[in-house]
Amino acid sequence: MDIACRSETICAIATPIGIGGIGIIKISGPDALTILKEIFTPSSSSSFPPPSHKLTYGWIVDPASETPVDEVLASYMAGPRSYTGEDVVEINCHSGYAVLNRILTLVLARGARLARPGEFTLRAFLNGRLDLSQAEAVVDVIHARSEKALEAAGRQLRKGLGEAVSRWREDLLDMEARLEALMDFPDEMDSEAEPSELEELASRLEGCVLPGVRTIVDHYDEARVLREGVSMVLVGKPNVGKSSLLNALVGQDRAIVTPIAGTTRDVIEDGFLVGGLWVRVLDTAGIREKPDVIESLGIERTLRSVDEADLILWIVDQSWPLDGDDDRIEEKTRAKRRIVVLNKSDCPAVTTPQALSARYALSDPVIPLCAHDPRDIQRLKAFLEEAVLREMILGAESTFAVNVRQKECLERAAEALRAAVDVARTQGLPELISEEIRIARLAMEEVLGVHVDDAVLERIFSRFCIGK
Ligand SMILES: Nc1nc2c(ncn2[C@@H]2O[C@H](COP(=O)(O)OP(=O)(O)O)[C@@H](O)[C@H]2O)c(=O)[nH]1
Ligand SMILES: [Mg+2]
Repeated sequence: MDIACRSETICAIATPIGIGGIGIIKISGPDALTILKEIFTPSSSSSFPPPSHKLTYGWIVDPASETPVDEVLASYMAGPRSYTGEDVVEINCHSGYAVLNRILTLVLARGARLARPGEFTLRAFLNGRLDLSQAEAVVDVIHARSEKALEAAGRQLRKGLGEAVSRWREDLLDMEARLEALMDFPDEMDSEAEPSELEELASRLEGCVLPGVRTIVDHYDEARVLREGVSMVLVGKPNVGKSSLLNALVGQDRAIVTPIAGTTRDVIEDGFLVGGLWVRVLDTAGIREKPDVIESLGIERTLRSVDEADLILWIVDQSWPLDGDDDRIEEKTRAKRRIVVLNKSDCPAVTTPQALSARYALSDPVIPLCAHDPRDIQRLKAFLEEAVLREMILGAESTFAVNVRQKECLERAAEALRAAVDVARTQGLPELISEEIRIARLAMEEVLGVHVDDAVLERIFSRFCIGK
């Protein structure tokens, strides 16, 4: 992405393409207003340009043929008080393939070029309208599937993280300046004063910046669950009712259910909302000995999903005895947060909760249910919400739900700050302390995007859709 070229005017269809009430074409850059002037005829004889930040009613007219194209509301937002910080024009037209394309073609023919994914937000960042953490929050708002994810992204968009990190950065800059003075004028310092000055600096780091950064890093996993949802994997022997449970949980026939063991061979994914959180459910091939070739590939995938899962639902058919396959599943999922579901509670019980605990030393909750009974599914969801999910996001709601990039920067900062405190308390060398603080400050600047290379920007903005 050539991020330098902001002299070009960019345009895009900003709404999903298809038939609908309103479609929006967005233009940003130095020629936005001139382009609007050429293709837009306001209804009243109001003068051009239309007032900034107001909607103006009129028609898009093809200047070549003078044919009216669509009845629209156009708005002009004069830079720098606009999303991108540049002159921005938005044309609210009717939404249909032909009309959106026709207007876009008129705009393109007047010198604008198509915007790349995320390019409007990239410009907002480059023009200082947003810091990088806010730009990333824009993607999160768009991608949020649950209320909790949206809340977390909203906090970041309102500059929560950016503000906290900027504050810490200021603190570190201040400390660097004090250390600089210590290094430059060592003779002027009372020899007794230096150790106490360093001790004060260490306590300052330990009292504020370091715990602040650590809290965010330590709650990263909970934050990830908040942002992306919980990944819950259904495992069990063939025919225990995994696919039936997936279908019941998501409320539609996603997976094929048959009485034939080995029906599900690939991992099937869907999801549902509970307590404002998104739960991704992955239905897997049943684990058993001696499967055929296709099924054994499916089992490999099952085991891989288990590794990546936040939560395992181990499903046992309670009308059937436990055997060696159950032992293998129990062992493979032991290290994970796990719930045991005793399915087919409508059938005579062979495997009871007592039989389970006689065979395995389980500390997991055991829930008997019938996958065909909607009340049992509601009970399972309520249990998930209250006993499992709430705890999984406990720490995340009171801090910032950072993404992996931000977490890595902050982790680096925390490490350097820890080292700075240790050096201050042991060797007391201002040069070394200052170097560690500088490393921490630079890592914080990466979060804000003060110094960030084009490759990183490209990666971040490639997650955007066109028109944002
Ligand atoms: N009686 C009864 N049958 C069930 C229940 N859950 C699933 N089944 C049946 O068990 C068979 C296997 O179900 P399926 O969901 O394909 O199991 P999977 O192989 O673990 O995915 C199907 O015939 C289902 O209708 C249940 O709670 N009670
Ligand atoms: Mg299945």
